[in-house]
Amino acid sequence: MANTWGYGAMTNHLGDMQNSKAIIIMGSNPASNHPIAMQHILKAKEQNGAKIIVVDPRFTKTAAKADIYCRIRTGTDIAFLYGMIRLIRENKWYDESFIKDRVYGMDDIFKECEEYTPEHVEDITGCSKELLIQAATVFAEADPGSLIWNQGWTQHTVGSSNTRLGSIMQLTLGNLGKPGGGCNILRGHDNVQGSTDMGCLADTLPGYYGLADGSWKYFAKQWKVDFDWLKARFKTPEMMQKTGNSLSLWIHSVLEESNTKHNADVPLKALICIGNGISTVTQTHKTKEALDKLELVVFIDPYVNDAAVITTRNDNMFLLPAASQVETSGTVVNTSRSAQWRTKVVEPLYEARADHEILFDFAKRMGFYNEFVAGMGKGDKFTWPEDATDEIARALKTIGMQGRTAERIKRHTENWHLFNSTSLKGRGVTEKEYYGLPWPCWSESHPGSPVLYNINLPVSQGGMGFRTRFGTERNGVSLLSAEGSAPKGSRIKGGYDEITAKNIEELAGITLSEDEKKLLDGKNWKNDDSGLLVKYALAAGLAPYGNARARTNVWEFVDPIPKHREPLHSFRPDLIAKYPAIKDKVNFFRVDVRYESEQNAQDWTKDYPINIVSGRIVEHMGTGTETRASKYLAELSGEMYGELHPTLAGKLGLKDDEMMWVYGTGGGKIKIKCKYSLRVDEYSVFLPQNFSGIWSGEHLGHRYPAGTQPYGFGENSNQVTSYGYDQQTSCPETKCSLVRIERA
Ligand SMILES: Nc1nc2c(c(=O)[nH]1)N[C@H]1C(S)=C(S)[C@@H](COP(=O)(O)OP(=O)(O)OC[C@H]3O[C@@H](n4cnc5c(=O)[nH]c(N)nc54)[C@H](O)[C@@H]3O)O[C@H]1N2
Ligand SMILES: Nc1nc2c(c(=O)[nH]1)N[C@H]1C(S)=C(S)[C@@H](COP(=O)(O)OP(=O)(O)OC[C@H]3O[C@@H](n4cnc5c(=O)[nH]c(N)nc54)[C@H](O)[C@@H]3O)O[C@H]1N2
Ligand SMILES: [Mo]
Repeated sequence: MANTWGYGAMTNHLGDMQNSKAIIIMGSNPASNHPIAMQHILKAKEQNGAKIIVVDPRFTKTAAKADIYCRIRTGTDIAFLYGMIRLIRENKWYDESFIKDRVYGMDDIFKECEEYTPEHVEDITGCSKELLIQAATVFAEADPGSLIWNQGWTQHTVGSSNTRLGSIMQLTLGNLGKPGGGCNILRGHDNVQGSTDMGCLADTLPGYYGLADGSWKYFAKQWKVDFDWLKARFKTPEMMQKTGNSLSLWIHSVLEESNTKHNADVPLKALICIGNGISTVTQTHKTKEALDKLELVVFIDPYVNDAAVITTRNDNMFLLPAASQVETSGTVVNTSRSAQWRTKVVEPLYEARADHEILFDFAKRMGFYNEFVAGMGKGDKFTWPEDATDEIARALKTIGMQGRTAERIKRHTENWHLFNSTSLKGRGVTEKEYYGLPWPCWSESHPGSPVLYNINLPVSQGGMGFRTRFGTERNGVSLLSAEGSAPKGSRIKGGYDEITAKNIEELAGITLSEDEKKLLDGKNWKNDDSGLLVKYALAAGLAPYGNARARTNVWEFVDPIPKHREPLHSFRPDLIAKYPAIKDKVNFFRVDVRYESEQNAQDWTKDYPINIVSGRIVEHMGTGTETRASKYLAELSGEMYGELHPTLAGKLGLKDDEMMWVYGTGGGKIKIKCKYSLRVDEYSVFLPQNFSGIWSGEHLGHRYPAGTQPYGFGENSNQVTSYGYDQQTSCPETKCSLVRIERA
């Protein structure tokens, strides 16, 4: 189980990174956090001669393996990227035909990058212009080059802009749709890709279907329930289409009554937390307050959830012991969109029960069990989890899950040894298929798509252009890809719209029978249960979702073109006037969120002059709830600390190994050990995010039920991280915070 902090799917796959000639790693530390990915990266370097460039405020274990290391100030990646794009444009390193044929709106980007001269980038980011030029030169010369990012990019108010501009840089160089290229987002928990695919997000239904009436109607059909019954579950019809509470912002719905109006006038009263360490959101002390205030709190977890220890409520809190992943079975999806079958090793021990069993029981007691399981189409005689996997395959057409049946996924996992890890291609019983059937996998005879947007393959073999998702033209300019740019073997040689019953005859050059016409009346590729539209599209070499241009301009966003904006708690207040935060947002995931007003509330650096660099350590996972319960990991890394440059530590009068108090802008404080380190610059403190169980100096061991205490305890860094949320996704700005440090 996982939450959804990381976002964006990996366009290529882990093994494919071995085909790269250069890899730029920004805001990701795979040597610590993705050791398997790191092995592929090192193979690219050692066997394929790839140059490794790391852009990170901290000299990490990954940076230690880099050819070029650029240290930047946290929250300045956009300036760095525009600096690279400006050099790419100036030196004509860009892929002219790729941009001409497959991209919309590059002119706007080339205009925006103008002000980011190497000198200006040096001023904003702190990285020398020489290093920027070196990084840009090496990366632009490599063909192909791969871009890797993760949480160093997403946990910012401008996180969504970071990820967009990174993708745009790859577009300028024509690095998308190519083996060895791509945007390779190393995702978080083992099944975080799967959980987002499944709709564990506040603003989508499963498969990234939206929340409009049409999507709900489609799902009512898939779930075999009455649409009006579904609708009646909501207080008002508007609430059905409204974005839900997000993991980061729900606490404000509880704590600030003014937000109740965005929640159909109902204050949040209860919380069920399943498979999530909710104490890792920024400002943990606010999470505690919210937990204390609720009427009911339920944790479904194989361990004692960290948040259950943090709250001081002593009533109406339930810990339901969940089975671990070895006590249950089903699919998980890895960071490369490949599915794997996980087999049960033992029956759940003691009183633990599998997550789905607990949820089934909830549904029974709340009176909707029959509706809950109806989608599998077998009444209550279903086989778990196979029938659910097949239901998912039938329903999630938007990402092409049709070919991912339980039977096929099992065959792949059982024949693991038959696949090539760099190409993902199978042999023998999985001949011509790609490992784990990476989506889109359009039909039961489709092999899966290992590299997204690759037009050098036919659609039936995993090829495709960019998706036609935003219409076919904008202000008189076509959004479809240019003539001559289409997947190999396509009947249409240029761009085309999404496949519908209306256009299939013309695009695929076929004539539908009268029966087919009736069956397909009003249908499109996303809601056609007959599978005919996909079948005819593939036969004509067409991607069901169309063939369009990648757009650089997301006109519905606050920043249609990615813009550098200083963090809300900026270490460089002098830059705020030129690069201010956006205006405060009303009713954003049902909460009023401060941006501009928080940024300008005071001169934050005056009282909080030190910048946090936030990241992970290899020994622990997330809150450390699971890993701190391991005696051996707790022994390897047993206490919370902050890394300080000796120069800064000296100014603060701190010796190595002495204790210090760290005070956050939101009122939280933690007492931790000072660790001298040259990995950080002279203005920052590195705080690992993986500890909990000590609260502003107080040991919380006594709050655990007898026999459940972990071996390792430490202060939770998020007591001192600042307020701030991504302007599009609401991901917390945990990577940019200011603190004050004093000797304890
Ligand atoms: N051992 C271990 N492995 C894990 C996890 C774990 O807790 N422990 N967690 C898993 C999960 S849930 C996830 S999401 C992934 C996360 O994987 P990563 O994203 O690699 O994790 P982090 O260490 O949080 O952040 C990566 C890097 O971002 C840098 N950084 C911080 N701020 C900035 C910035 O403003 N710009 C740039 N360019 N870099 C910045 C940090 O110094 C750090 O080196 O790891 C997964 N793997
Ligand atoms: N300062 C700072 N804060 C951060 C980050 C950062 O980089 N810096 N990173 C953010 C990110 S990317 C993430 S993902 C979060 C950490 O992510 P969290 O989800 O907050 O962390 P975990 O500790 O992994 O919590 C997972 C919980 O699920 C439970 N669990 C494990 N397996 C199962 C299962 O099969 N079933 C059930 N029901 N429960 C299970 C575990 O026991 C644990 O309690 O931290 C976020 N917060
Ligand atoms: Mo994560």
